[in-house]
Amino acid sequence: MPGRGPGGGAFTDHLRITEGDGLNPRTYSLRDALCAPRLVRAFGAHDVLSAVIGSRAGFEAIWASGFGVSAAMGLPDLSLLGLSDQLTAASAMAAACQVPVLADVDGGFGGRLNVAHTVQMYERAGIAGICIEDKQFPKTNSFVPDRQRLLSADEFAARLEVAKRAQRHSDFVVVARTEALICDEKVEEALRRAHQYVDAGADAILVHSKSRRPDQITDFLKQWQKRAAVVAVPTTYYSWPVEEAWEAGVSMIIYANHGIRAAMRRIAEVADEIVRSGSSATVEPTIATMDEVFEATGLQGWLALDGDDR
Ligand code: SPV
Ligand code: MG
Repeated sequence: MPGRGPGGGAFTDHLRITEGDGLNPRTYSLRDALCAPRLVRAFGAHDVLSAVIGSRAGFEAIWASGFGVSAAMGLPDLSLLGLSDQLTAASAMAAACQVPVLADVDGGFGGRLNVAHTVQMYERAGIAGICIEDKQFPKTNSFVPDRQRLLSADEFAARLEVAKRAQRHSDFVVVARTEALICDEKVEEALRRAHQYVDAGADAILVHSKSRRPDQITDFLKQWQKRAAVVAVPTTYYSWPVEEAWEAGVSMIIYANHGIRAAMRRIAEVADEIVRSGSSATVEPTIATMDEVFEATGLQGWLALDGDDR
């Protein structure tokens, strides 16, 4: 039975087609999720606890956010962290979550062989897939104005070919992210690049936009004709309802940075309130209990492992 892409159309053969309508979180792969006849929502995580919270909330996937992992270490998203730091963070998320993790690897941490090494290290760590972007190293977060430098499409396509050759397991997913629109290129250039990247072996395309409305993405999708699964990141066009995104042809939506932004604001509010009021009494009912933290971190399981002879 052929799978059905977003908006009801059939995908071409870039992704394995799965049967059934549901997604069992214990068994589905990211590849299954991208083929499923429903939109996949990914929660951007900056650490293990935020990944666990996102998966428990019902997100079908976790985005190991380069921006989030950097910010959690007190660093801006400027390629300051390398493969080891990002891999450590993403693999810990994958180990703790029941849903697949798509890891943000920026440009792949260097040239073609660094991309190959990245693929193999992430695969070995049990991560479902990586997303590589077509920007020059060192990259700057997509929302920093006037600092965006695209990599040539030919060089990026060559990196994708190397990535797919380096991959050992057929289920591992390589998402090619084009930053053409972030770099003020036209939708036609994003499309040209996306076609070249799928020709090079990419399993799915992430087309990033800084527009306040989803117009560039819908324009892209109309012309794309569902050639491969498309991933969107509505950080700036955040009012786009998931139903409309699905109807327009999006397979996966990433809420990339909401966890770290929520945590930052809330921690600041709690810290300010304790300093202001002279005790933690007023914040106590508004924050997680110690038992909730014990539960989320699997305390009882760890104690059971230790036996009862203490
Ligand atoms: C990230 O979360 O690191 C991303 C998405 O790459 S964004 O910051 O929106 O570019
Ligand atoms: Mg990133």
